Amino acid sequence: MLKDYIDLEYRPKDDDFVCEYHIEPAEGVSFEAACNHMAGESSIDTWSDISTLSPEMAGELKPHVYYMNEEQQTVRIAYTQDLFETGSVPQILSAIAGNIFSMKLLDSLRFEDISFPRDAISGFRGPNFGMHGVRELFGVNDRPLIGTIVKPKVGLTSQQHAEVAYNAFAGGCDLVKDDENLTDQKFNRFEKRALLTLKAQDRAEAETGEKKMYMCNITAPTCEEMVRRAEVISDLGGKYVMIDIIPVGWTALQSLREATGELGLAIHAHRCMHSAITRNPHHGVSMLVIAKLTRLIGLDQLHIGTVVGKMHGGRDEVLALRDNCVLEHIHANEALHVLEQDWGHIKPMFPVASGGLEPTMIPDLVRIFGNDAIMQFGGGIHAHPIGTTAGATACRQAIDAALGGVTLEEYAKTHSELEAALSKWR
Ligand code: CAP
Ligand code: MG
Repeated sequence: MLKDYIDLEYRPKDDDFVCEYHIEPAEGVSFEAACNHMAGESSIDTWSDISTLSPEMAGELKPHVYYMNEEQQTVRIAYTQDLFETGSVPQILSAIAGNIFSMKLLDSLRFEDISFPRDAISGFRGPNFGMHGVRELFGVNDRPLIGTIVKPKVGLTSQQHAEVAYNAFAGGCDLVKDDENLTDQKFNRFEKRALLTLKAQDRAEAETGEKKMYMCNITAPTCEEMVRRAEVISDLGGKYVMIDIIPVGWTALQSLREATGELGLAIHAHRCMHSAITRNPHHGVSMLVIAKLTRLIGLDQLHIGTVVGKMHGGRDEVLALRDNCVLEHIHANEALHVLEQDWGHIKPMFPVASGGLEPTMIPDLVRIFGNDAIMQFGGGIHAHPIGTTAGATACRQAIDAALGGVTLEEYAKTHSELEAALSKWR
């Protein structure tokens, strides 16, 4: 192993990738040795002094450990972009989020953030629609979008699924999505569900005069089948697909983005399984890194947490994720392990708040997220005392109240669906 990856005088070049890690060396391993080995193992080196690594090659490709803070257990490493394959998320992760997690020299390692140089960003499409394009699809610019997830998660027939979707659309939902584990089961086949639920979408759109979008889950065992399902949605006149980004993997997402660019479909990114790698503050990969990769590849909207709902994710983390989704330029925030990032041509993603939400939480959600959020209510709509349609209506009423500066209690005096929601959940 080369001994000189540490160079505290080095300043990252404009075309360097910069990575920040939380690092906990193993017993008896110095912080410097751990950082040095990490830099080597994630780039050009290995555990022994290999004769095949020439000084010239090392000079051209070796990364630089330019920031170490042992007290905060933080290290930043700058990598020349020549180490990476342009446009390939899998290869980037194999390098800077690969073997280093397995090293015995480290007790724990958490990949906190990555900053991509402008040249690297140019190798990616970014979102096809993005937040502004999705708003154009709906013709809605002055309020959060309301969505639901058809519940139960799985078990309904395709016909029943479409009926639940129709009821939610008719009540005021802009978006209706499949749940993360509903794909193509014997009781609810993908093709039949897509056909019937898109018909329900069109019926509700005609009756309400509002744009409605069904987000069908096209998660599938192969890229080919996933793309085929996207083509089915397109052929049926759909505008959206939903994908479970962690189970399908990064190559699948890049393949899907290529396909939907041709098909003109928006992509909803569900992040189930993310907590297996994001939740532990000592070890894993942050949701911020996942959100950056998702925006770079080009999905249009991403679940980022709710602060007030049933899933983990505190205010600081969720708002840092929100900023990463919507801003063109991210400023560094040392306390939150956020690196500076200029997004260039990459469009903003629509942040999605979902998980354990119900209509009476909407004033808090508006205070946290403002207008630019998609707020999704599964149990919070389908458990409404008067049913799904009323649950969706209660959400829209709560939005109107919150944006109009009226308390829910006051607004509920003249809006029975909201009144029923308050009676159940306040
Ligand atoms: C929400 C949900 C979503 C979660 C995912 C669920 O349903 O459909 O998958 O929002 O969590 O299955 O829990 P409820 P996150 O509204 O009934 O809770 O958004 O944090 O990825
Ligand atoms: Mg779900």
